[in-house]
Amino acid sequence: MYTTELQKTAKVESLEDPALLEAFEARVAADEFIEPKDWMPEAYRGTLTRQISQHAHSEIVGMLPEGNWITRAPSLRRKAILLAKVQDEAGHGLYLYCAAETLGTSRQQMIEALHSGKAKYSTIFNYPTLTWADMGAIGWLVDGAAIMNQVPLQRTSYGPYARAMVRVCKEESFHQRQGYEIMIALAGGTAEQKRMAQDALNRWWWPSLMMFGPPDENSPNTAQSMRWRIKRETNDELRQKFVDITVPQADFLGLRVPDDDLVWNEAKGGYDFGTIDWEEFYAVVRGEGPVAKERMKARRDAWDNGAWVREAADAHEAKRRERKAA
Ligand code: BYC
Repeated sequence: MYTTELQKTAKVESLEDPALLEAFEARVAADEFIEPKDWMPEAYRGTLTRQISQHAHSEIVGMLPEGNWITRAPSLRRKAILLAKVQDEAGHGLYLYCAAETLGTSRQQMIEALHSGKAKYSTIFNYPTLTWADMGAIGWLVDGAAIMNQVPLQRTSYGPYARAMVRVCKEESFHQRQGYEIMIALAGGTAEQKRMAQDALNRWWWPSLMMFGPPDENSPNTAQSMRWRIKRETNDELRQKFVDITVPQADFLGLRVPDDDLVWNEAKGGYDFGTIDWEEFYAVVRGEGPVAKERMKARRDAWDNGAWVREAADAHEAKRRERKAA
């Protein structure tokens, strides 16, 4: 644990009732789920609200790059599948907003935090989708990385988040397969299709590795989140697993992972890989990604354009209550 983490932990301990904190930590250590009405340290509540709401925002913003391709899918079958996938992402966002709301922050507050730039969403959705092959690469790599990150979250210590993850992971697994199937079709197709598949892999590989977050030694939240079993594996552990699983899949496709330093390391039983451009990662986190402004504008416009639906629902609810009271 490095200094900031030690300070954070010390701060948590000094703010809370030691007996309650001790009982809470014993429950977490025994792998019991913490439920909404249970006592929990405020820092636990805060970290979960941050992580779950940012996860929800990622699902919703994540609909945009693929939603963009629904009208351009190359066949009716591909269109129906992509439409279903994008709808699944909306569902994931909804379960996650609901899970976060059980911690005491309203969905409206969370959405305002996204629109004001206070809350983050995954860096991956700030890159453009240039060709149909990007739909394959996103399903294969982005959903593949999401599964790697989210399978352990089925055992996260907060009950509503863990339960939401069970369904999300089942659906993500279908998404990953549909993406890989697109890659198989393209990689086994004409020379031009194979070139498109390679180009998509080249552009999505490194941003997919960045999805797992900063290296453990620069990850301010990991140590405390591991201790409270919010995170079950660290950013670097999950990134390594993703590389180890995905490289043979690229080999099967006959595509080349765009990393000259990628080499199997027999001793560690995994791949060594090149250095991630962390400058790029932090720039994208700061909102400087290639299509970041476009993504946020699309979300704000959707919110504004949907105002009449929320107003109509409120008016309907008010009438219903009036009728009930009369
Ligand atoms: N992008 O201390 P760290 C999907 C931030 S949805 C942006 O390691 P933590 C999908 C981090 O928030 C994919 N920001 O943080 C959807 C923190 O800043 P704050 C989303 C990032 O929380 C549709 C700071 O950097 N998945 O897959 O311990 C279609 C320091 O990081 C990123 C989830 O949200 C990033 N990539 O670990 C297809 C999963 N990485 O918040 C697919 C749940 C880090 O302190 N979340 N930051 O201001 C997690 O597992 C963890 O929150 C993370 C980061 C591993 C992402």
